[in-house]
Amino acid sequence: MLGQVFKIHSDFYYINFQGNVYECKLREVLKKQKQKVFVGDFVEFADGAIEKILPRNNFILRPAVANIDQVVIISAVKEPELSFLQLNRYIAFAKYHGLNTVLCFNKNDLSDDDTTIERVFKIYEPLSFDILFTSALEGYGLDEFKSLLKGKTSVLCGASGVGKSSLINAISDINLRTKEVSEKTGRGTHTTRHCEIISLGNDSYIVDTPGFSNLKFDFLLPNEIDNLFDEMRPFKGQCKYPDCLHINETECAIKSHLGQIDETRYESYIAFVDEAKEYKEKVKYQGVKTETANKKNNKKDTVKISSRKRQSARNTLRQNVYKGVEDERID
Ligand SMILES: Nc1nc2c(ncn2[C@@H]2O[C@H](COP(=O)(O)OP(=O)(O)OP(=O)(O)O)[C@@H](O)[C@H]2O)c(=O)[nH]1
Ligand SMILES: [Mg+2]
Ligand SMILES: [Zn+2]
Repeated sequence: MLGQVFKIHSDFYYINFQGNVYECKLREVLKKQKQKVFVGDFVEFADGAIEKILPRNNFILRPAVANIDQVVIISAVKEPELSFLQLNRYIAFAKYHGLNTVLCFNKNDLSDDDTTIERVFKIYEPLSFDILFTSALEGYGLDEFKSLLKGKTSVLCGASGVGKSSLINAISDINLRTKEVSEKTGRGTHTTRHCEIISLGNDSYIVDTPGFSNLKFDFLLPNEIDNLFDEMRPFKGQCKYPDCLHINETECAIKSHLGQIDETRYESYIAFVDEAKEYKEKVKYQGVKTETANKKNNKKDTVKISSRKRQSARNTLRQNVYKGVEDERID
């Protein structure tokens, strides 16, 4: 039988097959091979055991889920205050995984003027995102929200307290737990704890997530970050230095076109490059990186890493990430 894993609780995998739910374990041989099953995986199973994991179309780690069609990034226009940095972080994260992205701005009822709306359209419409304003509380924009989910498996992501669970509750007869944004910090405390694919009926599936808060770009190298910003693509080949970071370098095509790139987007870019620099340092301290050359045409001490060593360093870090996911999974 071939079905999709929609929920995992410690050692038990819950599989949907022709409308029925099967509780399975993982065959010993797969465990020995250290194969991991994630929510969203299509698996072959028999007699209460998963025997084969089918190849994944895509896969993200936080939340750990496979085979998704799109990411819906939920922000709140207020409470918590809209953070363009956070939004750009989610956008870049989805871009890294090659996933289609929809931007949804919830709590529209709290917005007292159109400034936020105008700003959002100005920044994100040229980047070709589908943009949606909703209010889970007042029912605004919910038909559109429903129709963009139709026929797809969507991951909802966004900071705690923006209303992800509330939106799901508002468009379905599901009743997920929701919680007041903490008065003290102005931030939500995570109410949603595990990751599960939920059927909304109508051929729509969503993954409500514990809004991932510690997502950082500490798994990429600084010069890989510009790939996550579509608006930089037309210019970046024109920089003088091939590994230009577009921050301090001279004759940088991005810097000379900053008029065409939104300021908050560029600021986010710099913030992510800083995080990636931390990663680069970490790799260095793990002692797996070798200095093969100092760039001659660049005054700065830029270290070039042999690609084989870089890959091995990355693998180590990725394994740590996997381990983190495993640890988080204990419900
Ligand atoms: N005013 C207003 N409040 C809303 C809206 N949507 C949600 N809320 C409130 O915001 C708070 C947080 O909502 P949740 O749905 O729990 O947020 P969440 O994104 O699921 O949060 P986590 O599960 O912690 O990641 C709750 O008190 C909701 O009632 C909205 O459209 N307008
Ligand atoms: Mg929630
Ligand atoms: Zn440049």
